Amino acid sequence: MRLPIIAGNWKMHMTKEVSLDYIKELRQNIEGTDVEVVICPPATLLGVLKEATRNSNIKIGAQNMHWEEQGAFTGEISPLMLKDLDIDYCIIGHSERRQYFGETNETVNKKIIAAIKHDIKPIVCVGESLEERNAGKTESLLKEQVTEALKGLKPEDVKNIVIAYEPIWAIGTGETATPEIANSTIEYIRVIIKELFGDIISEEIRIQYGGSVKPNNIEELMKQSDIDGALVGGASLKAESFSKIVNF
Ligand code: G2H
Repeated sequence: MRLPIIAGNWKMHMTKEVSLDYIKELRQNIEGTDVEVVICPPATLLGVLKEATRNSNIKIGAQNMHWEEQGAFTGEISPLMLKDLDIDYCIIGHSERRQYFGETNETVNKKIIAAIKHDIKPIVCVGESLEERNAGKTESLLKEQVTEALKGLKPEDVKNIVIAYEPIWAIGTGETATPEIANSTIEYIRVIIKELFGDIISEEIRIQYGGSVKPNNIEELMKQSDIDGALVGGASLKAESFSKIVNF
């Protein structure tokens, strides 16, 4: 049995006071949940929220990191720095990072290797654009993204990775992939993992769906056989709606 994992990706939103109120409300609303809950705030709030969530069932994740431990990389944050704050997860290769900040499968791979070395669990984002889907390239694109992202990793490392399948055409657009499309694509990702790392890892690895997840579509998504959770953007910005998603 795979433990469901629901993560809120706040992207470039939220400031200190509002986020502390949010955490207070979320803690109350999700007490006793069976789902693993992760909040990924902007870097400025990582330390504050890690402290605010001590002794709770909320884990904290970063939205990005560099692969080097230190150096002349103005504006970047290293895995050592995340570990220093006791950060549990890090989103790696989100499509917005690939699109606006030049991330490639190669940099994604370097970041995953660095995260694992520092005991930070990566949430690795993959997904196709609308043009790629319409051109029938979804499977080949995903195969390339997953294979290159996980290059050089050992099976025991891969089982601690979470993959987030986020079709780019469903991100922030209000357009959700139907639960069936999301599930069959995630099944295909599991086939790729099986080819690369074998049966057991492909059954153990958790794969989330992301892209316009909301309180009113989470239940159908979570009913699917291969969807193990969600990476939630817009609907994670209010504690009330994110709690509803966690308590689906
Ligand atoms: C996809 C998702 C969270 P949203 O980026 O990663 O955002 O739920 O707003 O589509």
